[in-house]
Amino acid sequence: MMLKTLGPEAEVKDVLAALEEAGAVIVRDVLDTQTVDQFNEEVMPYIERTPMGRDDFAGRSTKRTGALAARSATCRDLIVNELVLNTAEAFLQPFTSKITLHLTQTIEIHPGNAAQQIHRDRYAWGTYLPTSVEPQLNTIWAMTDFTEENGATHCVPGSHRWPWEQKPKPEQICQAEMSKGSVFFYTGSVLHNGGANRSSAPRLGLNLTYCLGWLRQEENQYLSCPPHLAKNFDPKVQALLGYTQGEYALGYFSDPLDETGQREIVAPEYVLGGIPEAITLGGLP
Ligand SMILES: O=C(O)CCC(=O)C(=O)O
Ligand SMILES: [Fe+2]
Repeated sequence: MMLKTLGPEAEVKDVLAALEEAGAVIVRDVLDTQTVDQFNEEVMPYIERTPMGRDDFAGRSTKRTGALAARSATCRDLIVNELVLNTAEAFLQPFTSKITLHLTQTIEIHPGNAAQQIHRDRYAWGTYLPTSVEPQLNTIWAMTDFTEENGATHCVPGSHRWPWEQKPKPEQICQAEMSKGSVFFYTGSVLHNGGANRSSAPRLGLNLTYCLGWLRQEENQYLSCPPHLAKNFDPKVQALLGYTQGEYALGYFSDPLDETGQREIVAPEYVLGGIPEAITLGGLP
């Protein structure tokens, strides 16, 4: 099975159809150069200060930089990109009434970094979830060109339906080669890995992933983007970070500093496809 590339006019239904069939798909040229350059400019000071990965999986010549909802306004726009968010909602809708932001992370693979071990991202929750549940939908935005030589993401189309112990043959592995500004969608169940960088320049991807509202997020968003920063953001971003209730009783809180019961703190109600209501996080420290 080949990895499909759709044009920038692709709609949610096209992405969903490709995900259903292959578990992965590229939509090319979604962002203009100016947006990509702006993102890169916002995050580069943080990437420069990031150490290389601590093990082979993280990549000993790879920099992984998070807290991007807090650090980059352009990243916040990408988190709520219409095509991505509508696709994530529709994809996860059979399993939840709300989705949440799982992680924000640039992955800068430097020359000489070997290929990452092949895996499924759903292993973040161990192997406890039943295979009938699709827990997450993932994106990697190409912030440089992704080429065969510089470590474009490897993936095995169709492997989202395989028994977990099945190993891919070399000819079943594709690479998500794509121009800067394109986005690679892949499910939590499809086999994939970062490629080896055999070029002379770093490869930069932005990994933004979404999961079921009732699961624990991979990146702790309450610490990575605390209330005093989140209070100024678009309510849709606030809700995706987790400043909302998941289900009827999930994620409620009490204001620890309120002695009078008078402080107004409203959480947004972000239901799939719905518009969030106003949130007031201004009272929190
Ligand atoms: O950098 C990439 O292309 C993929 C990385 C990846 O799959 C991961 O770190 O989980
Ligand atoms: Fe991964």
